[in-house]
Amino acid sequence: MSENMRDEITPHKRYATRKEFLKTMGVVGVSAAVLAACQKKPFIVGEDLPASGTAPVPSSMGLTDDLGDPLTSYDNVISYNNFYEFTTDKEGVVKLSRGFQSSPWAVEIGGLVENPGPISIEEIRERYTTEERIYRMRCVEGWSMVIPWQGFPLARLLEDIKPKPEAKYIRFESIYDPKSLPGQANKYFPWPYIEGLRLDEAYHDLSLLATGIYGEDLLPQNGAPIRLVVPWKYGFKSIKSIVKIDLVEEMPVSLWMESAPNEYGFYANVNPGVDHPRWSQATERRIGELSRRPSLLFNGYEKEVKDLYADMDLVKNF
Ligand SMILES: Nc1nc2c(c(=O)[nH]1)N[C@H]1C(S)=C(S)[C@@H](COP(=O)(O)O)O[C@H]1N2
Ligand SMILES: [Mo]
Repeated sequence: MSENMRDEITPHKRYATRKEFLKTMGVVGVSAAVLAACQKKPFIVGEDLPASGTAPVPSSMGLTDDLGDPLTSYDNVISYNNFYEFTTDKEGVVKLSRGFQSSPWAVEIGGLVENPGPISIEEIRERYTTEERIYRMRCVEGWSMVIPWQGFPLARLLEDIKPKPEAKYIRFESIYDPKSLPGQANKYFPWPYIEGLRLDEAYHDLSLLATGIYGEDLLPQNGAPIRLVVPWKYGFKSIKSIVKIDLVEEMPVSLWMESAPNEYGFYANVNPGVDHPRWSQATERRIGELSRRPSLLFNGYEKEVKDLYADMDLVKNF
């Protein structure tokens, strides 16, 4: 096995890979089929365990979120997706997004900043060391996952681009390219996908710019090459495949606010006490589990973020 190949099949250390597993088991020759399997997915305890023998379980392995719930399987994370630029069919995104060109890629920084201009994805990768964050993701539709992201705090980027004093909000824009994004033929939605945060929300340490999942680069379906992750808000705030970031004075109007203002607000904090006009938000289905579970205020991050909304009416500001 060449050094090059070895690099390719070595995901983040915290996930014991099949390769490591095989090494432990004393397997010497590695077939092409096994290599393909290595590349396909990291080895997760609880899955694919051999009938006998011990799999390596490093004590540092983060296999749960901060509430003790297990990670959603890699297969589910990469095959059940909302990415309307491709299709509104959650199971259809994988196929339609295959071959999506996420390289070359640049994020254009503009608006009320001292340091505007494009940053290439290579520069981003070089400049910002990523860390692993295991976050719950709660979709407004009532399902949820626990996902291990690789990313860096949005605050790091903000420190570099330096918002001017007049900046009050940050506005994100996803790729607009109807030629490669079949879902953008759907004129019901006001493309491109737009999202935004208040500046103090953006500076919060939980707000992440993610470039990876499960120790590997983001796949197209998850928002390659770079997307936002704001775990205390409904999933739609976590905008994918970002091409533009602007600092602005006025509250940005998101794609969802524009298409259904009575259903989707700017804040979109997870709140089991405020129902969606068409369904309850009291419970959710964790993907991989059979029964529903109660949803948590701010998706379980209340301690961390409640101060951001101290004087706000969370029913009015939904
Ligand atoms: N550009 C863009 N970003 C998006 C979406 C989308 O359709 N387009 N869907 C959102 C919704 S509704 C959810 S729940 C999450 C899903 O992220 P995942 O597929 O990586 O789990 O992405 C969000 N970001
Ligand atoms: Mo969602």
